Amino acid sequence: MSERRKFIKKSILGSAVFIPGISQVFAKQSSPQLIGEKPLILSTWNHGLPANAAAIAKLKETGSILDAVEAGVKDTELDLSNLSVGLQGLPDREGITTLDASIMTGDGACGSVAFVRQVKHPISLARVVMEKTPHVMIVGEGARQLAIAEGFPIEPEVLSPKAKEAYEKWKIESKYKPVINIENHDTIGMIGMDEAGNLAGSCTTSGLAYKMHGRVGDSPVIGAGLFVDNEVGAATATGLGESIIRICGSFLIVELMRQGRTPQEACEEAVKRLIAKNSKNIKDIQAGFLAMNKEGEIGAFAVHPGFNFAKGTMQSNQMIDSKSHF
Ligand code: SD4
Repeated sequence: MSERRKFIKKSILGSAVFIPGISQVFAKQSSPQLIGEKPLILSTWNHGLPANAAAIAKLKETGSILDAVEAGVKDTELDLSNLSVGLQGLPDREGITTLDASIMTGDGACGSVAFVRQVKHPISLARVVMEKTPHVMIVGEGARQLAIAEGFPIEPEVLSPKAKEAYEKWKIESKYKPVINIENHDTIGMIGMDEAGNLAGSCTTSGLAYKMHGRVGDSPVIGAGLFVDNEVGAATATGLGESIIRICGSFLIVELMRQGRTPQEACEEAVKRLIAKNSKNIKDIQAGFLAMNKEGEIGAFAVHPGFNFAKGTMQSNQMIDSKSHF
């Protein structure tokens, strides 16, 4: 039974009055969360806290939720301590760092870049694809050329000291094994809603560490790593991209919410589906989903323990632990 239904049942049993607008949420937090808090920003993992702060600051400055979700994850793209996002991220097995990113607004506009090198802010390049080209996705050298044409600085191709050290260690055994590993699962996915209920989302990553050259994950695939619909809500994903693409994870969650599931129920169903479709090696697969609906209800669920996310409003910014299937 879903947490929400449990809560409603408990309320009825305890003859407490169920107050619409209050929902019991899944997290470590024991206090119920107000729904309908707007603006609202959610983002994956610990780096979500500074990213949310940057997003809220941008929202205050320009009033645009699209600007906010771009600015939020740009903060993470520059975070030298993060080895899964930005040019400081861990490289592929050839020692080359390639980046994936996507951005989407609630009216269906979207853009993404994948397998792109030497661009510090792939999220801004994804926004260029969305706003200045007739396309949705541009990859590889084409994306780099677009960056040059648009005046993005092209960065030298050198690994960050931390990434270089990790890569040198990895090369000793050179095992290609996408296992659960916190370093492999640190992508930032951000979804946000402004006061008027307009939604937008962004997702950016250097992808799976030591991936095959040319490998692209879920993050730049609209519907897999990110999906946003102003009529319903938004969802984003983190974890092993292949498992998320197989179930069209973020699109699935938004569609389940459209059919009446709460964000929490939708995230749990997506994880169930992911486990069913990846059952052979599920112990080695981590994936987590994060969602919000138009009412400002939120949901999160992961395959294994360890996934957390940051929830930001005008008043607060806090980490919440997600529950998981296992
Ligand atoms: C990928 N989903 O490229 C990304 C990796 C990730 O946290 O989420 N890491 O498969």
